[in-house]
Amino acid sequence: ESLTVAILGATGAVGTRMIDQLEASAISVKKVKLLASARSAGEIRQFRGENVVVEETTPESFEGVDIVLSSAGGSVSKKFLPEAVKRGAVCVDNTSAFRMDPDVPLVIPEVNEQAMYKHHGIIANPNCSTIQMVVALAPIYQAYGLKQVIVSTYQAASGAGQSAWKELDAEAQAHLDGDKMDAQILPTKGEKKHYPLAFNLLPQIDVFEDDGYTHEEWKMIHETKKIMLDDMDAGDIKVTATCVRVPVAVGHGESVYFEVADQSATAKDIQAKLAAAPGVVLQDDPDHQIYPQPLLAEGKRDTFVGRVRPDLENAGAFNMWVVSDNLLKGAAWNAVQIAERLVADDLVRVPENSQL
Ligand code: A2P
Ligand code: 11C
Repeated sequence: ESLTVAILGATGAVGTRMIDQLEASAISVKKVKLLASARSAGEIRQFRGENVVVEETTPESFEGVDIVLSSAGGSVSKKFLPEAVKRGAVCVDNTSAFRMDPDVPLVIPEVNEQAMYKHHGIIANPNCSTIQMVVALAPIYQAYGLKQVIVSTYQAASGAGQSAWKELDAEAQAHLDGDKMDAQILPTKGEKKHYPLAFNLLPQIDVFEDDGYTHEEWKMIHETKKIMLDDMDAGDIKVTATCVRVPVAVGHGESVYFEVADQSATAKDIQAKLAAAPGVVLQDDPDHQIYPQPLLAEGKRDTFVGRVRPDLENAGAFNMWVVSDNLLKGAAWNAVQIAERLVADDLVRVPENSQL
């Protein structure tokens, strides 16, 4: 059966990649609707060799739509996805709008595909930095258990959208030209102060919570537990995070310290589990200076892991380095991968009386 698919936020950093990933997927698409704001309505984009006109999003845009892939920001998802579900569309949402709703599965297909089976019309894509970390941690957790995870991230500008990515380029150019760097967006839109990212590091991604952690750090902690333990408040695995924006265009890096429950595990065992894990590519050969890098990961769907080594002081503890294209596995590819599974498993239908 051929489907009508809408991409909400089709002109953005993630949305444009959703178009590419859908184009490359096995999903049979009868019609694609490219939805954005009034600002880009009328623009022409291509899908499988055909011109498609970008439309302004209204509730009626979702009439006759089977699947929505959405990445236009949380408030846009909150406004429009219930309208889409009401009209019978199943939504894969890349924003944080519904992730913590107990009725919304939070899915990484390699890790918890089964959670999709109980969807009520919306399936959430986790945050990009969460996805790549959990893709790498899940095979370790399944084999050896996990007691604690301490992650520090090195996140690319494109995670904050097309405009933040452009801002980084403009700042770098201005700095090299001897001009003043003009920061309007980062660390996060809507904040009181803005700082340049070029030639700099910003230890703030998203807004600060009352406890001193940023919302990005909060997401890494709670989304990880919802995906791996099926409960956002579970204390089984202790997780803490420090999230930092770095002057990289595409590809998040993560330094991950973890303690396993089964202390017989060696670094070699963990490398073997990672090498065999779906969606993971082990790039770990220090003798030949082989390790994951954002420039090598850009445009790829995999999560790359290297620098796996035992901690020198704590038994059963290890460090590793994880890199993935934040716009692909972290967003567009994970969403299209979910859509592919929905189609393959005959789940493209909204249950009766869905309250979303
Ligand atoms: P537009 O290009 O019309 O502004 P990014 O994450 O790269 O910043 O992209 C955000 C995406 O969300 C863009 O496609 C943008 O469209 C879209 N968007 C922003 N606000 C709205 C809105 N109110 N309704 C629909 N789409 C929106
Ligand atoms: C960033 N991780 O790099 C964020 C972007 O919750 O989907 C993704 C935000 C989200 O800024």
